[in-house]
Amino acid sequence: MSEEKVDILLAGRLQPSLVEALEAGFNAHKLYEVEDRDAFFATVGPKIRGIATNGHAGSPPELMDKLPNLEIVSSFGVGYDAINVPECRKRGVVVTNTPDVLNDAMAEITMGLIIALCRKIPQTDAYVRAGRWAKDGNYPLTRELTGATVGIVGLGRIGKEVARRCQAFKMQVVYHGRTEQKFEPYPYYGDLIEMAKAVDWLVSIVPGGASTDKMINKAVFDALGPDGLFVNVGRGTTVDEVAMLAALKENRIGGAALDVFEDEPNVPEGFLGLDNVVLSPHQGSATHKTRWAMGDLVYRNLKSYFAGHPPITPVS
Ligand code: A2R
Repeated sequence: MSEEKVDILLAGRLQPSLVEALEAGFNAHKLYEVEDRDAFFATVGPKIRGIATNGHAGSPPELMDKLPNLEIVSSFGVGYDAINVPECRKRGVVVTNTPDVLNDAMAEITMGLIIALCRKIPQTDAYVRAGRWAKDGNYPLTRELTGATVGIVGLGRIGKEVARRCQAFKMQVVYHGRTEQKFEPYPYYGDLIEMAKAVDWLVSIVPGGASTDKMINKAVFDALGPDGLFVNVGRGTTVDEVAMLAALKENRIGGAALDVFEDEPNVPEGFLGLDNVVLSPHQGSATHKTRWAMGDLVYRNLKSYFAGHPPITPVS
């Protein structure tokens, strides 16, 4: 006897492998294809027991108001700042995310951005393509990672993978977070400004949300100084973008490599003409392998929960 399928709502667009799995395993309703939402919520709303969503669509309270029998929100991505978790908790709705499966991909792009900024890879590529190597001679010398100190802001699951790779590049690793992790081998700074003063590289991998909002600000950039380099792969909201742009324009910091921005996909015009930045369109976890694994975890969280087991990766 086949089990009756649970009704779930796809609140935002998700990658094809996940949509396919959700359509096979559930009665999957795509909110973004619904034309008459009032009619949809009146008829289907009470049947919906789960939401599959992404980091942009989230699960707004206004949407949950229309779903009186909602039990779980399964979100694609490790960051869940688009989801009002306290509000979900109040409603007894479980929230899950997709941690760990993206650590390696995130760490790879972080190292890629660090090397690109250090060795000016985008600029040297453009130099060759423009025929300037033959015309103007060798490209000017660049900096090097070996022996440099990197301060990791947020030594979490991803931060630890970045730290290990930085060590492989013979860098000194230090870190900042709210709490010291006594079993980690790296020196800890309780004060971000003090750490920024002490490092050559500042790499940020903290989550978004109120507690990190604009925590990397003018004072941090001043402490980092004209030779300091900044890399952000966490969330754009954690940086005061106006202060960063001013610091870059005035060469008060050495440069920045950015995968995340405050208002994606809109990158402030001011960054585009700067030679001391490397820009990336939020590519952190964007590999075939990792995105598949993230989708698989979204699916398995829902399946596990509706089979009467605990969700696999609940947001704690
Ligand atoms: O503060 P701690 O000791 O709990 O360390 C966490 C740190 N963190 C913060 N550091 C300073 N000030 C804060 N207000 C603050 N809030 C959090 O960020 C921890 O070491 C790190 C986050 O690590 P995980 O929770 O393991 O996250 P994961 O998987 O490494 O992903 C980080 C973020 C995501 O939330 C997305 O925004 C992005 O990377 O993809």
